[in-house]
Formats: sequence, structure tokens, C-alpha cells
Amino acid sequence: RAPSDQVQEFIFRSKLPDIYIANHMPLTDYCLEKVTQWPDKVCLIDGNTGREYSYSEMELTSRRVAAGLAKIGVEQGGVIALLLPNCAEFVQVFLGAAKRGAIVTTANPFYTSTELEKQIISSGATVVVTQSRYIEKLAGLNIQIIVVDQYADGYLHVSALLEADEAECPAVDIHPDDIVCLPYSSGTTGLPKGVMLTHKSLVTSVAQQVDGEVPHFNINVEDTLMCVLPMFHIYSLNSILLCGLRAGATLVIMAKFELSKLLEFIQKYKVTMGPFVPPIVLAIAKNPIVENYDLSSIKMIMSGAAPLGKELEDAFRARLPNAILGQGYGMTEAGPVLAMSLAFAKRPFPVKPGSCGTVVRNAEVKIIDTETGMSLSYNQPGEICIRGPQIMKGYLNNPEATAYTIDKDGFLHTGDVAFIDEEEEMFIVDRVKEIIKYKGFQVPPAELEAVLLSHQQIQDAAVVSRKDEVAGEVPVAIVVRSPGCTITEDEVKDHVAKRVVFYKKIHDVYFADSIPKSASGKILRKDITLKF
Ligand code: 4UU
Repeated sequence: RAPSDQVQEFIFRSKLPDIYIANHMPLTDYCLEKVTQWPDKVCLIDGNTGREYSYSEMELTSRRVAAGLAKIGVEQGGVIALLLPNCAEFVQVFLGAAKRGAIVTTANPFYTSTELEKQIISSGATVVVTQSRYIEKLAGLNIQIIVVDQYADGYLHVSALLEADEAECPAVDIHPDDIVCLPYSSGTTGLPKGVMLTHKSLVTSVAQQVDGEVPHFNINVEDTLMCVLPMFHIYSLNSILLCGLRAGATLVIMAKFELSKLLEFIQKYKVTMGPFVPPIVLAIAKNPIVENYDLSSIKMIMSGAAPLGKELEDAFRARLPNAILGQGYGMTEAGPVLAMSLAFAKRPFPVKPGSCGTVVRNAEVKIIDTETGMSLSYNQPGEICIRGPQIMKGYLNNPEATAYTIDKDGFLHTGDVAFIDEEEEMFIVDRVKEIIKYKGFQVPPAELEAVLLSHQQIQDAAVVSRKDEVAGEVPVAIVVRSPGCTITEDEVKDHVAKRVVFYKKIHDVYFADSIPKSASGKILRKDITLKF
């Protein structure tokens, strides 16, 4: 053995014991395994329409959709893209596709056609399920479009799936390592890449949260979860939808965040659990209209996808003193949940403000020195790495990026810097990756830099993060004009805004003579952040 292998490794684990995880099961079967215990219970309330769906209905629909997909030619291993805001059809098609043994890639319906085209081509999707208003963005693509709202000429309607004959549900032999979900993430560097999450990854991740005698995330058949975060993002897809289904909870679905509507739904449906992101926590903590609603049904509020400031945590607690507020920490590639507050456990632990939680069960965390790669003990900040059956299989068609992210020992490197204290609580303090998080959404600097460089008046460009009170962070650009060019700040902003979804827009432009780079040509983002 090499000498470095003999150095002591510090591995952090959950304070709860490991559990049995049925991760040999296909995802849909696993999530709906206990439906016979609560067939008539309401599974979904579609807040957009008021329609309710029972668990037995959802289970039946999943088989019908699987049959319908097979009938229109979607093979096992075929890829379908969901381009939908939160709605019942998202859930129905997702579960049916997983049942078919197909792969679902999810995208933000607000993406521009350029962004969509990239993902659809990269993922190999042959079918896109969407709403009629987004069809025009898909022009020119070699795909079959299925529309969920109105019947549109020349396109299939989702009823072809929902009303298919369940007797024709194909028998498929799904392997635990088969991909089921393919969200896109830029990870620690570069452009968005397809994250291969398998049946085993997602079953494991859900089990790590809600299974066992003492679940880490204590939701059950009595709970009603607010599903306002978009299900095309892995946070909502996993920790709300899949965990909620497994636990037999009721999900209240909202297509878009609107504070008064959210509060109305919490009051009306007696929501018990709110998985949110910091800007929603901020709105609930600060907005005066909150006083007009009865929110006493809320037991737990989770904040995740971006840092939650301590002042905000305090303000929130003062407003909803009876609700447990805690954080969840996830990353698409990690399956996604790495850590969650143990205040959410069936037997809760006391927790400290600012912590993003304790590592989930059946997983190992290592914190490594960002310079030496040595593993660190308690209270020393370093890069968080995680190992376990929940992490991604890799990036689609990208072995280099996969090898860069998952090391030879099977640890996924997150690019987040944190320390763990003696009570096993994790505190994120920094980031050593490029990603910018706007309200929890990923903004990959490399993608914006490519868009900037496509302008002939721009010779060089770098995109970095700037702190923002509401969004958390916003992207700003440093631009070097091409010789003799006079492009203005507004023109730069416009050029980008036309090509990207709203949250990737450049907020400020600084003109410079050069971009600081390392000898190998890598942009020195930390230097830029300090300068501008
Ligand atoms: C500081 O954001 C996510 C997933 C979040 C999630 C999922 C399930 C939260 C709770 C849950 O139950 O995924 P991505 O891939 O969009 O972004 C990942 C990055 C992390 O690497 C980290 O930098 O988002 C940041 N992040 C956080 N930062 C995620 N959660 C937190 C957090 N505090 N609590």
C-alpha cells in the first residue's frame, strides 16, 4: 500500500443506526409499495384545478401510463422529457415512465428553446410531455410531443397515456442500476450534464429519509406536504414527491409560488410540512400578510438548495414558534440528499441554528483538505465528499466529468466546504465550485460565459456570483470588449437575456482589460470576486 493509504481516515456517519433498504426494487413499485394499506387516501390535491387523486387511482394510472408509453413506442431505456410546471400529469407520467423502465429527463418549462434543445439532444429524449403554450419552443426537434392541457392539432394528448389499458402494462425486468431519472446539473464545473440517477439511487435516497423504525425525515400517512417547489428540480422530486408517496402523505401541488395562495392552501388543506427554499422562508418570516392566515397546522419547515442565514432563521422562528425549522442539504449528483436536520427525526435531536443537518443513514461522509486531500476530523472545514448507494451512477456520456467527480474509492466530491461538529452537525461555510445559486436554481457560469463569447464584440468574459438579499446570489459578468468595439452594459445584458431562462440573466456588467487566469487558462474566480 502507498503510504498515503495508511493515514487515518475520518468518516462521519449518521447518529441513527443503518437500516434495511429495499433498493433491489423498481422505483415506482417501491414508492407505491404500501398503497394497499391506504388505497382511498388522497395522494394528490392539484391546487391548480382543485382535483383530488387517491393512492389507488395513482397506482392504477401508473400502469396505464406505462402501457400507453409502450404503445406509442417508448422502449425500456427510452428517454422522455417532462417539460411541465407542477401538476398531476407530471406525477402520473413520471411514475408511469419509471414503471415502463423508461428514463425521465426533467427541464424547466421556462427554458428558452436553445436551452431545451441542448438538453433534449444530449439526453436522447424522443418524447416530450408538455403544455400547449410551450410547444412552439420545441419547433424543429425530432421528437414526439404529448400535450397535457388542451387537445392540440397534430399532437398526442396525454389521455392516450392516462386512458390506456392497464392490462397492456408491459412486464419489464428492471435492474437496480438502470437509469430512471436524468436531471441536468453542472456539478462542480462546466456546462450542464445529464445526471444518471438509477432506481437504486432514488430508492436508497428516499429510504434514507423516510424508512426504518426511526425515520430521519418523519413524514407519514397523516401528513400533508406542500409541493410548491418545482418537481423538475431534484429537491422537490425526491424529498417531496417520492418521499411523500412512500410515506402515504397527501401532496398539495402548486404550479408557481405566490405567497397569498401558498398561505391559503396551508390553511385550507391543513398542511403539516413545508419543504421550501430560503426566499420562501424569507417571505413567510417577513411579509405582513402572513398574519391573516391560520398556519397552526404546520409542524415542520425545511429549507434547502441554498444557504439559510441565521438572522432569517431567527426571524422565522419568532413568527412560527411552534414549527420545527431545519435544513436539508442536497446536490443533484448525490441522489440528492446528503444531510438533513435531525430535528425532523421521529425521535428528534436538539439541533443548532445554521446547521444544514446530519448525514443520512447508510452513507459515509468524508471532509477533505482542499489543498492536500487529507481527510479531516471534527470542526475542520474542508470539501464534503459522500459515498453510498444513493449517489449518481455518473454523468451521461461523460466519463471524464464522472471520474473528476466520483473518486476511485467511490466518494462523490461536492465542491461544498463544510465542517462537522462533535454533535455530528454539518455547517456549510464556503464553496469551491463555480455554480451560482439564484433562489436555489443552478446558474452555471461556464454556460453564460459561452453565451457572452458568442457575441462578436466580446473578446473575453467571466461570470461570477454576487450576494443578493432576496435571491441569495446573482450572476454578474466581467467583459473584455473586442478591439475597437463599444458594446454597452445594456447590450451585453440583452444578448444574454434573450438566450437564457430568467434566473440566469446577468445583473451587472463590469468592463475590464483582461480576465485573471491561471497558467493553464482557468478563470481565477476568487480573484475576480474580490476585485468587483
Ligand atoms: C447551503 O440544491 C440541490 C438540492 C437540494 C436539496 C435536495 C433535497 C435540498 C434538500 C433536500 O431534501 O441540488 P442542486 O444540484 O441544484 O444544487 C446543489 C448545491 C449544493 O452543492 C450546495 O452548494 O446547492 C447548494 N445547497 C446548499 N447550500 C444545497 N442545499 C444547501 C443548503 N445550504 N442547505
